Amino acid sequence: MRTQVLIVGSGPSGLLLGQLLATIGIETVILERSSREHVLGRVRAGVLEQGTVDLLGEAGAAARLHAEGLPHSGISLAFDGRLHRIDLTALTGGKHVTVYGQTEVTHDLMDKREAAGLVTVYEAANVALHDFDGTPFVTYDNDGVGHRVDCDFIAGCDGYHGVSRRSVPEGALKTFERIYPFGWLGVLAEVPPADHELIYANHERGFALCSMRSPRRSRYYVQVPADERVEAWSDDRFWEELRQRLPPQTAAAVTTGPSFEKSIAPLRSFVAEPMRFGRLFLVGDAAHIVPPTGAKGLNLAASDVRYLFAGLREFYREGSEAALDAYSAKALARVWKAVRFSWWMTTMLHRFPETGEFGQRIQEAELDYLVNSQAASTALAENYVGLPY
Ligand code: RFL
Ligand code: PHB
Repeated sequence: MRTQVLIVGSGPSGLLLGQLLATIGIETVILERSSREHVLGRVRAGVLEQGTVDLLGEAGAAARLHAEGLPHSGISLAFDGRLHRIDLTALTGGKHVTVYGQTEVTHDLMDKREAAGLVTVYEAANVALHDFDGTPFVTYDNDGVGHRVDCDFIAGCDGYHGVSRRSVPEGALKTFERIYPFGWLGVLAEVPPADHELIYANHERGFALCSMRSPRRSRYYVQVPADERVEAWSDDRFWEELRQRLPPQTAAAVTTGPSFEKSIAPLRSFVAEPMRFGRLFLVGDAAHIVPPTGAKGLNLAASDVRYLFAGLREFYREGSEAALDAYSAKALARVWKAVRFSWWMTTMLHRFPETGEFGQRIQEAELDYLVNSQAASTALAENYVGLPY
């Protein structure tokens, strides 16, 4: 088989890149290690920047997002026993974010790809990348049979645990990492959200987040130790702990119900540089991870896709490699700003076992300053809605 751009991974970055390339007639094949059901079963991000929504629109995959996505013009920070609202829209000259689940984004992109008859190979095992400094090709096994796809370029959209980054020779890659000493225990339940906007809570028992997927479906998180086991958390224990970390009025507004998803995600910051090796490009979580506190992971994946799409379009239309040559530096400049923002939100809102009461007082001072200074609130707001490309 031969294609123009071989995409490894059918998460949001691989699917979005594939759809954008399809709009300008460039052929892609996607190789995905898992089954379609498994990819759609993962519950992850929930907040989209306007730039991400616009790019999904460009890919022709935003009809349901426009109908069902919830525009949010603010978020609240909870500390000191009450809510402090950050008016994102007023502070950014009219911008907002959209609450719409990553699962739905993935679903919409998959439906679009299937309707166009484009090739995705699910359960592609032993994907291996070859000769990406010369004439690239990729091999894989499917149903016990070996296959080979020749291509012009490889897009490594296969997430943090994927094969693409690991295919780069050691020494060609510089990595940066911070692992946080806690994780997020997340619960999804068919109950109305406690508030109409998201609430990020700093509490002496640990961080908590009230989010949602729709007016009937809530997504909640609480900070737990890094080695915590999900089995230790009954629904009752979760609701009790969540309520304790919220201001009394918000706690009283939490509607409880049976959870239908419960999992623990570790928190880390990670960046691999550069993001291009010959004809291989790393995209999204394959190149960088941020802790979810700033809601940036999926949005960064989309901004990488935007830059790579622009480079490939210029290459195929004009024969110029200039934009492809600029891809890594351009993407990384935006990545590092989101890495900084996510690290800062995480540091300000979580309990760190090692910093003690000094750390707690510093957080309280920072939060007090943040909500009472227009300059500080604006800095949060412009990062949260998404920095320019
Ligand atoms: P993905 O989604 O990990 O997709 C990679 C795909 O590649 C496949 N794969 C392979 N395929 C073939 N061969 C191999 N060897 C392969 N190895 C892997 C995988 O099966 C998978 O299908 O990466 P992508 O596309 O770059 O997308 C990144 C986003 O998924 C991620 O950044 C976000 O989910 C992060 N994130 C959030 N981002 C936001 O923008 N806003 C949020 O509110 C937000 N909340 C979150 C989050 C991530 C979370 N978790 C669980 C990590 C909340 C959580 C709890
Ligand atoms: C979510 O709804 O899953 C979510 C929202 C905001 C975040 C992280 C996750 O910062």
